[in-house]
Amino acid sequence: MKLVLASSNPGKLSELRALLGSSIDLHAQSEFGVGDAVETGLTFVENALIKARHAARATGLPALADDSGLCVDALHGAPGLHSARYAGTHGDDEANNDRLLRELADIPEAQRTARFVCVLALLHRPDDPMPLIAQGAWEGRILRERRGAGGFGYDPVFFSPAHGCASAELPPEVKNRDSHRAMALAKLRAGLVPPR
Ligand code: ITT
Repeated sequence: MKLVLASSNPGKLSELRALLGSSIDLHAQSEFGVGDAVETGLTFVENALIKARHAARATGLPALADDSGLCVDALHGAPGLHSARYAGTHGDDEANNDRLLRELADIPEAQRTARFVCVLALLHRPDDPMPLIAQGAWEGRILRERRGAGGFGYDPVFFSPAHGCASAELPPEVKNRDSHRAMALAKLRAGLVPPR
């Protein structure tokens, strides 16, 4: 099956490529000259659908989109939907992590709980009335400083109690087995059928 990934985030592309394996021929939307969709949704689900529809329309291929983020309890769910542009500039991971650590500077350990969330949406065509949608969440808490050099985005500041380390300290195969993205993809796969 040939799919376009409706994303400009290289971290998502490499994780989803590894997760999908060789049975799915996954192409970045940039290979077709497709730029970012405007994410006007009020939910991760809406934004995932907007991105998948945009890429499916532009390429004529089935499209997979990933809308994800970090929800921090002490910040009432922020950065949430705005995770990619939390510090102002879209995709500035360093600035986003700096802001997060700053906002939580006075928050005690017990209140630093957070989760990574991921919604995947698969459209067989732009007007597909039955998109496949799947969600995953990964529980953890926010560290006081960065740890590790793996992953991307907020991985250096996200501590996973289940693993006893930051997600940036996990080997890629462990993150890809246990992450919010892995959980969502496992559910999506269960619903995958060949396009008609
Ligand atoms: P596309 O919309 O082009 O896919 P994006 O990076 O703008 O890329 P989102 O709007 O879904 O994607 O924003 C997701 C944000 O959450 C972004 O800041 C990521 O770095 C972060 N994020 C998502 N999954 C993550 C993960 O597995 N580890 C660390 N950070 C993650």
